[in-house]
Amino acid sequence: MIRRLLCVLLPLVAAVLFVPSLASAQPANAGAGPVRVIPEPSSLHTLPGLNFTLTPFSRIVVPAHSADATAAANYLAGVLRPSTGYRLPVTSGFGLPGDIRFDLNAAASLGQEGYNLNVTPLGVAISAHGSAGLFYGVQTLRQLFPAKVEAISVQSGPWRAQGVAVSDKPRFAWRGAMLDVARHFYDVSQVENYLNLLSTYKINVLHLHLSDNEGWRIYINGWSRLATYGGSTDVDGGPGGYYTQVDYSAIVAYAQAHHIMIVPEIDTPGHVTAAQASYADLNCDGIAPPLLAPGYSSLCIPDATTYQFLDAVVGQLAALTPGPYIDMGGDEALNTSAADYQTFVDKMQQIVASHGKKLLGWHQIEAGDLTSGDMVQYWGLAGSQPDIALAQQAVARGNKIVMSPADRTYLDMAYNSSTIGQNWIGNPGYIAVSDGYDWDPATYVPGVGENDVAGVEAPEWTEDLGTVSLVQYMEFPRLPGYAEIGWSPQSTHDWNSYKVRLAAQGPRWDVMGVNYYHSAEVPWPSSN
Ligand code: TNX
Repeated sequence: MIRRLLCVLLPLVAAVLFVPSLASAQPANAGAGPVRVIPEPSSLHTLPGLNFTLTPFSRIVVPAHSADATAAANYLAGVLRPSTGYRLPVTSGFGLPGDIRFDLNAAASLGQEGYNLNVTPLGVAISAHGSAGLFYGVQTLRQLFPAKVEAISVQSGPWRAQGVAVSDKPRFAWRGAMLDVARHFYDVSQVENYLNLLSTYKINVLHLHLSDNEGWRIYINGWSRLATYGGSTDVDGGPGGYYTQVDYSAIVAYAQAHHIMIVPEIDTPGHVTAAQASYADLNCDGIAPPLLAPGYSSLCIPDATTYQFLDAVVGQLAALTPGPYIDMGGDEALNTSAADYQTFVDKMQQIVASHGKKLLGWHQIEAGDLTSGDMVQYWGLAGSQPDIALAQQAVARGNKIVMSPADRTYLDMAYNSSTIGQNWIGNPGYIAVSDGYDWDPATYVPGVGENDVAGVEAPEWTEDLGTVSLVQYMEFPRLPGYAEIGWSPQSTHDWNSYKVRLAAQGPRWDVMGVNYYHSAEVPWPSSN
């Protein structure tokens, strides 16, 4: 009884001691700078001077018996507890001054991913219609606190969050990133760290490029040599690696907890040297090439073994993957005839459908007879006629398009002549931070409009990127731009205001230990 009374009284006392009263005159945004959030919310009103202060007595309050709200609350507590050192109990019941409250009572018009966030001296309220919305409300709230809130050891406060009234939902359903784990392998914990960073910016798809000429990275029962031999090296002849099915499931579960869908890709019918090196039967001449053999590869299209192999791979991946898509690649099949290619895509479509999934592939797969539920990923360059024609065919068939134009979204491209990275996308062949941000997926390809576009995805190819540090250097600061293009209304799109918000991420990455390119285009705070 006394404990219960204390539980109610202590936060009230704290509220009086710590929470500045609404009436007391405070300078605008005292102790908290201007609101700088990425992606920019669809509606945000700042409440100057009406900041919230987290106290040692703050609690995180959820509706009784709500597993979804409890999950979001526990996630927030996991962010806030290490740096503040506060207890921040997750509890149900009525909110008190100084608390952070979650509710799932928001209007259905916000969709599954939208949320409302109100931050005032009295407390924080996050409401949504779906669990993803609560999670995204947390991500926005996180950016309203000082950068050191991201630390994993106790820091000194005060822990002020800027006063805001936000009502927010995404422009596109597909906000993706791709990681090539085939050229260089990244293990489960490295992928989980990447998922953490992606979720910060409300990215909800991680496409894993699981196989290529240089490596096969997922264990397939009955075809063990794909992983144990085909995964034994990387593009540099280094040690390689692969995911067991338990590993892969761990990534899927971790992604799900962060509201991210895993899309597995097995690149076919080209980009298959690692598979063909593992099994001689996958070659038309019955001879296995060596690992890392140079040149373009192709599966043997007329051979029944090819489809036994693919049925095993797709069947096992489908069983391990809750999301609706299996990606079968389809790019650069330069050693497959046009007729064989079409035969192959038709067969792939049947195999994927027979395991209850939809086919996704690079836009070249439009050369097959796709049905309307399938989807393509556009990686063409601006003005490239054959690629544009395939995108237009996709639209005519009702296949949605994920936009990944190489000259805007390829994270392996150099920023400029003085950074590492590729430059095959043209002349001069670089993607400056502003180039990555300044385009609109709904107008980039003629004849492909807002309703034809599922969303946007930024691929990270890793031929040149053998460490997490290098991977991060190419992603940051460009990646948040793709997140914003995918989430924020086009009406908010403005490089000059974006670059100021982007600059505010630098101190957060410093605290998180993220390596990033200190582009001169971005007005980083002077300590950077
Ligand atoms: C093209 S894009 C590729 C990849 C390379 C990338 C390097 C695509 C579907 N194929 O195999 O890694 O360029 O920038």
